[in-house]
Amino acid sequence: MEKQKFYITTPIYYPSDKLHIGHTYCTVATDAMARYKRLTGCDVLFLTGTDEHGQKIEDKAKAAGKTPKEFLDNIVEGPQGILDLWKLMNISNDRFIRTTDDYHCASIQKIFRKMYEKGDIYKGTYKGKYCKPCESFWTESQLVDGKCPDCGREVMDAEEEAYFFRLSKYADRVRHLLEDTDFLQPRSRVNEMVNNFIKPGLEDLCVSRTSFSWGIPVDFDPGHVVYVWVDALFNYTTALGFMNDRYHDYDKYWPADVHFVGKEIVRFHSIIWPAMLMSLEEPLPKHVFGHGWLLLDGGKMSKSKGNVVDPYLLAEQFGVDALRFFLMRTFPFGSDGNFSNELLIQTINTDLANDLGNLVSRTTAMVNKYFGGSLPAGCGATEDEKQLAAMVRMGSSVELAASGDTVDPVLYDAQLVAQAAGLKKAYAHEMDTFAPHNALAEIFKVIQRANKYIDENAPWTLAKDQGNRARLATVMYNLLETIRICAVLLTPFIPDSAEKIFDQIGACPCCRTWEKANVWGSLRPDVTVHKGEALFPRIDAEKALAELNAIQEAQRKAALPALELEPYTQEQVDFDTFCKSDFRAVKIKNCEAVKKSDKLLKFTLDDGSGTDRTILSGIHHYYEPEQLIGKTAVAILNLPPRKMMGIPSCGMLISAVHKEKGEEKLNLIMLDDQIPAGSKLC
Ligand code: ME8
Repeated sequence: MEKQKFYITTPIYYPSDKLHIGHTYCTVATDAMARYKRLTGCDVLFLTGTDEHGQKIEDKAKAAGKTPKEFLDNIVEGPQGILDLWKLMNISNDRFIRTTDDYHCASIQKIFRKMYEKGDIYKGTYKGKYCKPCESFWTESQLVDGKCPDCGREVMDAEEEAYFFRLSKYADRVRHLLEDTDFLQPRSRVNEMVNNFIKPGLEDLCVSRTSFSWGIPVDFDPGHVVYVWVDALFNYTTALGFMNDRYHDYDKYWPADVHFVGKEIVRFHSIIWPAMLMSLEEPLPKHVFGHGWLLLDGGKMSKSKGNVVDPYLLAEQFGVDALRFFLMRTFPFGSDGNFSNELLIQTINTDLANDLGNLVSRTTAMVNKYFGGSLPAGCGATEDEKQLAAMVRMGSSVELAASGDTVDPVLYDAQLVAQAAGLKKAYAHEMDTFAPHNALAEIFKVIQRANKYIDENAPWTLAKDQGNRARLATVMYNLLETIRICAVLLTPFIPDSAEKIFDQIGACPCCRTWEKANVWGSLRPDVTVHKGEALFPRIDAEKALAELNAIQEAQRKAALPALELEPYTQEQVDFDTFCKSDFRAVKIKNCEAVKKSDKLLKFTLDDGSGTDRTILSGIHHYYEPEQLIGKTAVAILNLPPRKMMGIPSCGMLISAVHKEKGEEKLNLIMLDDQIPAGSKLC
């Protein structure tokens, strides 16, 4: 029988900066889904890649003194680059596209021309705001306080010749797609798109630029480059061979089963993307799923805010599978979630070390201790258990009520078997509806049930009586079987650890499969376990947190721009006004902290006049009073006196200020001590 096809994609990432844990989240989710589909027997194609055109890349490359291609190659393919990160995270993509790949660029030119020839792309005038120094066009809504969002300078009205895509023509069809089908998920995103973008009226979209050159040229009008989103969205098809001969998979895999994308790019994927495919009369992807953001301190992670979390660091500290697991287990896939180191460590300790890790290590240790590592033949699943599991498999829900005060141990077995054998169905439902966090929650219910089963059966007590050997063996077998089933279903999330679990519980390759995930009794009755190292050692939370926080703080500082100077004043002062400022050398006779102020220092100064002068200065963060006594500083004396904390301050001491790695630095200007107090500075 031909395998069912499943084509899944991540967004293609901007290689303008190193990727952070938010990008990793998106890719790990896609990977888990791709692995799940492969496990279930689908013929999967999983695509990811990089989105390499646009002004931002051009500017960054220039700032780094590199050509765009050199700049990109380093971030994509260089050490600790994007490819390295996906390798480290065990991402199983089948294909990787770079939008600078020749075949992609040539395809985009053909696609653009086709829509132009159809009349869906036409030449018009783009009206907007222009920032001359940045050579950038902005729309009204992109401006910040009416100024250029990049440099903060004034912008002017401007016009530019450009090509437009007739998005308005497809408004009704797109609205129908969103409202009347399950194309866009989760459902909550549909209202957002319809109310914010479709109802106010879809305007035609500007799809070419002339203000920069790092893009795919429009081949019939070479001054124009194709708008980066048109270039980017079609990656999903060009990577299959659409309009090129590099690949020949378009007919086989298109339409995509699902595009996983972050919520801020849902608009591009659920409005612009289907409209362009409609224009080309190509099939539409079956689903777009808009996942939420990982937030840090309540805000979206972003490099410019300096609040990104480095996946390399977390993988190194805690292990790749632990990180993958944390991302998928903790945050409901469609919603935003707050990332924290505390939560990461807590999830690893609770779920992986305590629940899963302990279950595996206790069970294998007991099989070793009580049976020398191999269960006696004939202890496997009973006929009753097999029948129960088969009923569960056929869809019966099994009610198992305890009767009376004493519970027949067989009832515990039945409960465990019913829950473990029924897990696959509940899990598949969650995975098929793109809820990986719920799928994991289902697995962990069973793992917790199995841990309880150990306590209910108290194997250590059974082991005291030779007469209980058979029962003890059954208890062990049931635990191993439960672990096996959970490990099969955990494979998409923690692939390496799942393999280790299989090895430890002695699962042969044929019982590691999806088909056997609800077939109770698949492990050989005389199974031999191999107790190995702890899968997920418990983390000393306090120590790990302190270490991690220190490294992240250092990383944050290192990522900030090195030196920032105060903006230069454009306004000029005339010479006479300047000469009125009375700058003098002053000797610091005394210096003390002002009570109730953590900033202010009170200086008693010899200004050469014979009368002491008092000046207050808010520099206590930078100096201790005793460091300054006896020094010669610079003060401006003819400022009007000003009261601070009730003390009059007559003048101001002069300091040099700048920022380093975001931190304000201040140096009081000191003069040679040979210079007499009162000397005028001119
Ligand atoms: O948008 N939490 O690229 P990109 C969760 N090139 N997801 C996050 C995140 C966070 N904190 N930060 C980023 C682009 N992402 C385009 C895509 S597709 C044809 C073109 C997600 O590198 C983000 O939501 O800025 C997006 O889905 C993906 O990372 C790539 O973001």
